[in-house]
Amino acid sequence: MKRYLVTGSYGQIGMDLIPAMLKRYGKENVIATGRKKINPVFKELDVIYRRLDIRDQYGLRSLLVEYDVDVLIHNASVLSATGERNPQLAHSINFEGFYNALEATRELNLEQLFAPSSIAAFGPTTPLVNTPNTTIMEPTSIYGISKVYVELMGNYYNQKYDLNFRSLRYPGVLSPEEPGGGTTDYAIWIFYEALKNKKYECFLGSDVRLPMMMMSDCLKSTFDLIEAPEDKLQHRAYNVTGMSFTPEELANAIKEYISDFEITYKPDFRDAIARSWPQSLDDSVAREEWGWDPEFPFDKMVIEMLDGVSKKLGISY
Ligand code: AKB
Repeated sequence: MKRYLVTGSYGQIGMDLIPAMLKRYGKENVIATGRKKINPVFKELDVIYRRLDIRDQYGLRSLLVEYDVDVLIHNASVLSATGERNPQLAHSINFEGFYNALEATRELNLEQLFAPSSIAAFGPTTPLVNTPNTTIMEPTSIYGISKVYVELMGNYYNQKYDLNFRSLRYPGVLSPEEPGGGTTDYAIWIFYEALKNKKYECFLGSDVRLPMMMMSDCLKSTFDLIEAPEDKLQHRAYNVTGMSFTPEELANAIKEYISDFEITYKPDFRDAIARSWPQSLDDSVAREEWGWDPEFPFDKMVIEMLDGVSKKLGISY
C-alpha cells in the first residue's frame, strides 16, 4: 500500500477527502497536514495529523521523509476571492507553496504529485461556453494566474525530470461543508441562508452561469486520476465538470422545496471574477483518457445539499 500526504487538509475538499482516503487506503497510509490545529472531525477519526505551513520547505521535506510518503496531494491554496483581497498572501502560498511541493517531489523522487487546478485558470479571452481542454489561458485573478503556474510548472517538471504530475481543473465544488474564500461559494451559502432565514443576498448577478460538481464527483475524479495507469494519460491537467447553472436557476430549484425563499442580487468584485470564467466545460478528454463519468445531476444535488445543510444546522424544511 502506498503512503499519501495531503496539504491544506482542513479546507472544504480536505474535510471530505481525508475521511474518504482513510477508508480507501487505510488510516496508517494517510497523513493530513495543515497550518491550523487539528480539527475535532479529524481527532474523532484518529487521523495522523501534522501541522505544516506549505511555505516551510524543510518542514515539508522532513514530513515526507519521516512518513516515507509515495504520493503528495497538494491542496493548500488561497482561493479566488481571498486572493483578490490579499494578492501577496495568495502569491506566497500558491506560488512558493506549489514550488516547494514540486521540488520536494523531485528531490525525494516521490511516485506522484497531484495538485488541483481550477476553472479560474481560464480568463476572458478563453472560449467560455463548452471550454475545451486545450485553449487560451489568460486569467485575470491572482488565483487563476497561480493555477496556470501550477499547470505549466507541473508540465515542465514532467518533461524535464519525468516527474509524475497530475492535475484536475475543478469547477465549483458543492458540499454541506462551509467553504472558504471562493467565488463559487455562493452556491453553498445560498442553502445555509435559505434554510436559516428564507432569504439570500447573492454576490453574483442572477445570470452568471458557472460549472460545478458535487463533492462525491470531485472525490471520484480525484481518485480516478491519481490511480489511472500512466500509459493512459496524454495530458497532465484535465477539465472535469458535473453541471452548470446560474444563481437564478439554483434559487428557483430551492423554491420548489422552500416556497417562501427569496433571493436578491448585490453583485460585488466576485461577479467580475465569475464572468471571466467558463460557463461550461468540455470534459471529453478526461472521459476518453481515463474514463471520467460524473454521477451527480443538478436535481439530485439540490436535494442532497438541502438534506446535508439542514442536518448540519439541525433545521428541517
Ligand atoms: C473559487 O471559487 O475560487 C474556487 C474555484 C472555482 O477554484 N471554488
